[in-house]
Amino acid sequence: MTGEPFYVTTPIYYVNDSPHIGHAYTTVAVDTLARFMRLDGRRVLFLTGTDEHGQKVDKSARDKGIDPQTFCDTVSQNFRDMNVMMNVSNDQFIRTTEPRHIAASQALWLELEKRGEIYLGKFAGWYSVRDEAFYEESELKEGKAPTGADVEWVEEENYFFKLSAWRERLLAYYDAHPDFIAPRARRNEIVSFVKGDLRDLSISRTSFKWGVPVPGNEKHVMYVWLDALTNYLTAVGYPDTDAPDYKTFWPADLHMVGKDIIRFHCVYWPAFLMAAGLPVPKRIYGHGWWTVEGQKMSKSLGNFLTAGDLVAKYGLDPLRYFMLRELPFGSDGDFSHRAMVGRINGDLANDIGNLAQRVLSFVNKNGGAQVPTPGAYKETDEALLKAARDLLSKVRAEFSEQSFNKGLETIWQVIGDSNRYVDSEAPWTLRKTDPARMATVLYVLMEAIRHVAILAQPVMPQSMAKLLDQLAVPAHQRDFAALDTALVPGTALPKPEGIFPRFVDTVPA
Ligand code: ME8
Repeated sequence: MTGEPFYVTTPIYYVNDSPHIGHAYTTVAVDTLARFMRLDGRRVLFLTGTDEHGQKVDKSARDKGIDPQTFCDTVSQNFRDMNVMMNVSNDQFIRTTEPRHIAASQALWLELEKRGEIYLGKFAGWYSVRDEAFYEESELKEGKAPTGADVEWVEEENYFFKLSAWRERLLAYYDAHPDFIAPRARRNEIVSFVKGDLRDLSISRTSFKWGVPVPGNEKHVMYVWLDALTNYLTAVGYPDTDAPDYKTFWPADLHMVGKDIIRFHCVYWPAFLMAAGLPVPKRIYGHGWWTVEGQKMSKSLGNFLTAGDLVAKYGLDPLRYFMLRELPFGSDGDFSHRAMVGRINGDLANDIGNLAQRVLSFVNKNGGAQVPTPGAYKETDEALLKAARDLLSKVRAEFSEQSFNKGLETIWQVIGDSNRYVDSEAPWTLRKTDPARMATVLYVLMEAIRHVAILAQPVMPQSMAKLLDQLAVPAHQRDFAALDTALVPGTALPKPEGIFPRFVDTVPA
């Protein structure tokens, strides 16, 4: 595979939890981007996986009476299964308990130690096991972490990373790379955190064993976040900086994460990398948080939505579409049945589904079930074709900034234009009065649909593949370079089938 490299990652998920819609969201957003870049000729490395060390995982395993490794094996598999179910096209799935990752984490530790960035000291402070994070006294709210998680007082001998020494260099880095942290609100949040009282960071623990052993002092295991962040390097072959994947893909183009973990990615991670003399990733995107029917998702509230439940109820591609279309990417949003059904019946069944169905069944019945032969174009035809051909550059710009909702809106404008064009050109009338003109109108519509289907593939791969099948577009002409080709008149077309059925509530809402 040639093309400009694009390395994109999801967070690696803790194995203490079953996969839910939040995990599916991040992974589908990254999957969409990875698919988009591949179709756009880029050489993509898409990494996801599971974060298996630390006190939280250790505790979850113990609570179940299972040894941590067996527990991790089971739960990690659930995340792999989620990827298959969500049609996720990851190139690698990493687990932090793999030997290659333990080796990479220890190598990074030794590099930091060699460069004088680590010292042994005594830690006394607040720790939240749920967040796997240290908090300052001043950050606590009514005795809890700002996230609402319980905190405990920890006093241990710990190794520290000289984070405070990196304050000015971090700020200079943010200044010199205005697109490093997105969206803008997150950037401001990080800059003010770093401008505040940035203390040295405890990077080892002694009170439990479930972690990567600190090289040279096996009383300590590495702080789970130092180990976890290193996964992005492990996957490209670190510590072998001559490894082909390292050379091709590092630094990563994008770490996609939820807003809950931007401090780790935008402060600690670049500081560790700079301190180890390694290049820093190009961009971190902290997306928003989903609630469910207006409430925070939690097991105790019983509103914990697994991706599996949602796929079974609404269908895979409608769910993928909803997640990326419903919210301005970056903002928080609410998952509600009503909003989901609105998108299925509106954007999918009515807008694109109906357009495809009415055009393709008309061609099937009245056009000999083959791609029509167009005559000379009128202004209205040229206008719709131009709108379709202009899509790629617009959608590319929007997806490159992770504005998925805007990219989809742009595609849906052409769907709207096409529906208006069908109404105004009225091929059913032309059938009797001017069959040659009818053929031109149908051809223009099919070309518009072809553009839409090719560009919507990253979001809805299965449904758009079906639609492209119905347009008889060969498999090798479905990438973005093929947008410049055109449907060949006379090509036989299969019998069309509806792609997006309406969602009918069995129980009235
Ligand atoms: O933080 N809405 O893992 P984690 C949107 N292991 N996204 C959500 C969400 C919600 N309600 N709930 C979860 C960890 N997410 C670490 C990461 S990376 C080196 C280590 C998504 O299992 C979102 O991407 O707690 C969030 O950042 C991630 O799941 C947290 O997953």
